[in-house]
Amino acid sequence: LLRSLSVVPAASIATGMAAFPSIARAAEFSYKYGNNLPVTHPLNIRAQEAADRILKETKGRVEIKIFPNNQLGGDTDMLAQVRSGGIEFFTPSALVIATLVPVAAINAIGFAFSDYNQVWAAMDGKLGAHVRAAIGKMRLHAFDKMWDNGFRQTTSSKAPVTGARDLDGLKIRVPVSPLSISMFKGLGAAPASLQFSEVYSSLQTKIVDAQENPLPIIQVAKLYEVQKYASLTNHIWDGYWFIANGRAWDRLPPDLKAIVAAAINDAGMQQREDIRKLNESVVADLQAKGLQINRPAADSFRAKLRESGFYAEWKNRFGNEAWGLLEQTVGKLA
Ligand code: X2X
Repeated sequence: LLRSLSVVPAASIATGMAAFPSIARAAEFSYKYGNNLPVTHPLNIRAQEAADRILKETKGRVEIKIFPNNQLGGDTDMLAQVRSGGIEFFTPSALVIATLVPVAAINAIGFAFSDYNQVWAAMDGKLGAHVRAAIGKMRLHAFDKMWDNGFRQTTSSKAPVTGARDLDGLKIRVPVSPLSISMFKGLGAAPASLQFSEVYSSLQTKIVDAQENPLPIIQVAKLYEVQKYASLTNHIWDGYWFIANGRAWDRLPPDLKAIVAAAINDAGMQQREDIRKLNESVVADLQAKGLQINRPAADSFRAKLRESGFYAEWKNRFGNEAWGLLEQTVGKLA
């Protein structure tokens, strides 16, 4: 009897249950999905739509409960949980999953992509397939369509970043990501790795003075409340891999797998479009909220990274095959 009572945690976004009576038969596959973003971010809005569609198209057999906003712990915790099967789905940024699958950070090489045409050509093409295969070797299933985080920008409470020199010694929070640490050290800054769950408070208490994230995240996580300047450095393009625990994925029969994959990949494509539209309005919104925006040229950052040996080092770490696939889209980097 207990199993037949479908209890929806108050914390989850539960609109997906609306079509069903509150005491419904437990779904055959009841899966948890954790992520690190506020519910207002397009990733959560589209993921909820996907969960609703999956519940409907599987006639209640597959239910996905979403735990947004680090409710289940920070990225490192959720990565451990999706590996062990404690949760079935997670959307780590490429930077974060790279702690487990090093080549996954390749899209985050500094100043590699000049625009979204290049980004999606690479990630929907051979480079993305190469990374998905590497993720698969860790007994995780990566869905085909990567979701957009965005081009990362630099914010600070101290001063605008107008060129590489302004990063000198800057205490900047970066994700738990070896590549981010290497890149900001190469740029002369003093980076510290913190999970996203700690970013707002660490800026508020001045444990760090700066952070870097795409503008839509700065908006929905209200980082403008604890930062004064946003410098549009566009230094990294970052995306989210939608991944599933390998055993949980394999438990699904093929017809259900097809429904889940289609819903998640379609939602990912819509989420990309949401971010594209947000990118058009977010600068004005953040300015209205008091952030001072500037647009530094990329040259001084690139030159500093070359001098510091950043590209040579990461080409070596990623290996010629992956590096070659990236360069097929973006041209020669190192
Ligand atoms: O932690 C971050 O900065 C974030 C939200 O962009 C990632 O998920 C890497």
